[in-house]
Parts: sequence; C-alpha cells; structure tokens
Amino acid sequence: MSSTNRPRLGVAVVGHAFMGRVHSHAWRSVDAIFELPARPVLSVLAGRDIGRTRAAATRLGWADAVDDWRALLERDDVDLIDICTPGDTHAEIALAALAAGKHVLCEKPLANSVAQAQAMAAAAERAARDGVRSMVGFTYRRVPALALARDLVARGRLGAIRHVRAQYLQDWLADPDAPLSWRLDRQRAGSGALGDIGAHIIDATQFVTGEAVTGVSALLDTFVTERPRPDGPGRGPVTVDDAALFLGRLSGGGLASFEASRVATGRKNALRLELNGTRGSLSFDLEEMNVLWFHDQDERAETAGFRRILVTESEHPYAGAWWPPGHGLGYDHAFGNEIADLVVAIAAGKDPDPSFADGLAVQRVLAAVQASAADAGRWHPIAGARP
Ligand code: SOE
Repeated sequence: MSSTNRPRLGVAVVGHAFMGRVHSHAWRSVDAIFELPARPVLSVLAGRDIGRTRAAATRLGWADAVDDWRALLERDDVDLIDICTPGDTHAEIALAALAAGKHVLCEKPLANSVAQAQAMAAAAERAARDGVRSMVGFTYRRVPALALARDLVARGRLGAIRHVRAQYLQDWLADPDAPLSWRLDRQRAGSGALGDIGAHIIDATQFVTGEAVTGVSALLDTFVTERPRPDGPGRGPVTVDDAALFLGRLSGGGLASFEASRVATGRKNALRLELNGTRGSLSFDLEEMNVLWFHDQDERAETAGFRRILVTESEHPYAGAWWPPGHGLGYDHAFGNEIADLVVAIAAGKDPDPSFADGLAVQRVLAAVQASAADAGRWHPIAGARP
C-alpha cells in the first residue's frame, strides 16, 4: 500500500533515555522495512526538561516535544502512547492514556507492584472493548531465534519440557564506583536485576514453553550497598538487588532455574535459555542472537548432537522482512519487529501480545521471588499463574 492511502498512526514516546532512544529509532525505521497497514507518524516526544527533550526530539526525529506527558492525552495527533519511563510512573501514565482512548505500549516490567499491574491489566481489558490496544515490551519475544524456539516447542519438537535453565547476566554494576541511578532505587525501579532483567527471563520462559511458573524459592543479594551519588558528594544507599537466583516449577511439571545478575564480570547482555525436553533440547544466548542450537533426540545417536541454526532465513520468524540470509540482526531489530506486530494488531482490531495480562503474570512471579527471598527462601506458590 502506498503511504498516501494508509491511515496514519500518531505516536508519542514518553522518555528519551536508553529505552526512549531505542523505541524512537524503531518507530522511525519500521515503516521502511515492513509493509504496514498504517503509517506511524512520530508526533511528540515527552520528557521532563523541555530543553533536553527538544534536543532529543530533533536528534531522534520527533515533530514536537513537551515537558509533561499529560499534554499528550488531549492531542489529536497522538493515537498511541509508548511509555519508556522508570517503573514507578508506568501505572499512572498507562491508566490515563487508556482512559483517553490512546493505544499503549509500555516498557517492562509492567509496574512496580502486583496491585498496579492488576489495575493496568483490568484497564487494558476494558479499553480493548472500545478497540484501544495495549502491549507490554517484552521485546525478546521478537528476536527471531527465540520466536523460532517457541515455534519448535509448540510443534512438539522438544516433547515434554523437563528443564529450563534461564540466565540474564550483565556486569555494568561490577564496578563498586558505578554511580547511583533510578535503576538502583527501589521506590523508582521496584527491584534491581530481578525486575530489570529477571523479568525478561521469566517472560521468555513462559513464552517459549507456553507454560506458567507456578511457584519459586529465591535468594536476592546486594553486594555493593552504597554507591557514589551522581550529582553530589559522597555515597548513597543502593536499595535494590544486584543479583537474583531462584528455582521454579512449571505448570507442565518441569523444573526451572533462573539467575539474573548485573555483577557477572565479562557478561554484557547474556540472556541465555536452555530447554531440555523428552524429544530434544534448545539453547540460546543473546550475545549470539542470530543463533539457535537444537538437539533432536529422535535422531540416530551416531550423528545426533546440537545443531547450530543460523536464524536468518526467510522461513524464520521476522527474518524475511530484513536482510538476505546470513546478514544478521541486532538488539534494535527486535524492537522494530515488536512495533510492526503492534501496528498490524491495532489495524486489524486485535489484541497484540504480550498483553498487560502477560505483564501481570510476570509481576506475580517477581513478587513471589521477593516474598520468598524475604522468607529465607521458602517456597512461594504463584496465585492465578498463567502462561
Ligand atoms: C529493556 O527491555 C531492557 O530490559 C532494559 O531495561 C535493561 O536495562 C536492558 O539491559 C535489557 O533491556
């Protein structure tokens, strides 16, 4: 369809730090890559400081800048609000946006508490009745290799899932002099490595297996308890975890282990997932994100073994929209895939996934991990667990 006869989808992003930049880049490029049923228009970037927001808007390609997200609610040139702010603001912005009839994309974790996530999921369900859509940004679902992993599991190629080994390892807090930021403040972020990156491996596990985490036993630790204040002398308290380690049970009967750390020296962005099923196994590492390893247990022992699949063929999820086989994708492409799916769902009048209900499901696991860790690692079942 040519750009003239497609409806426009006016977009606003709230926040212009790491996530705001990645999302802006994806909104700007997505229409050039995918054949979309609506044309995303980069209407407004919202921030807190108008000078900095204007500068970011110019650089990132936004037509306008505002210093209060509430200004977006009344604007006719905004159909969708994309929330890229710290977790303590997600619920307020998302609830107001949905009430104003704006579609919402919200970064993960969905909220800072189960109560907030419940209110958001309920509001999303109500809004969907009026055609207003919402999605939570578990972007790794749109990495082609993980989408392929899910397809293989759904097609029964792994049989019954016995084990999931999930890790998300980074090292940007290994330096004890790395400064404080909102990500180290429990009031703003909800938790540390747990919510920031642990949320991703919980969602990836539930997404790839199609099963729910039904209970956990957990340990959390903060190795560096005070860090330099970024804008003043001295050090201030770190109020979140540096690392989270937990065991989980899956609704299909399998066993899962989870490890999230921001002090794992040498590991930069290593989201690793290994699944062992009765018919085979899969292994993935985000630091080599175009590759999926697959072992087929039904093959003859003589030649069986982990096979390296380069997930860049047009048969593979999302890959065909991008470059020729072998010309791999990177971190930002998954956001383009996510946004393309969102635009298609909005135009088709369908609910995109992951939904706010999926975000709530992850939030329940996060809360159970925190409760278990505060309770000497005792087993905490997850009420109403759903994949
Ligand atoms: C966004 O999806 C995100 O979770 C960030 O918030 C993390 O900090 C990043 O390391 C992984 O991606």
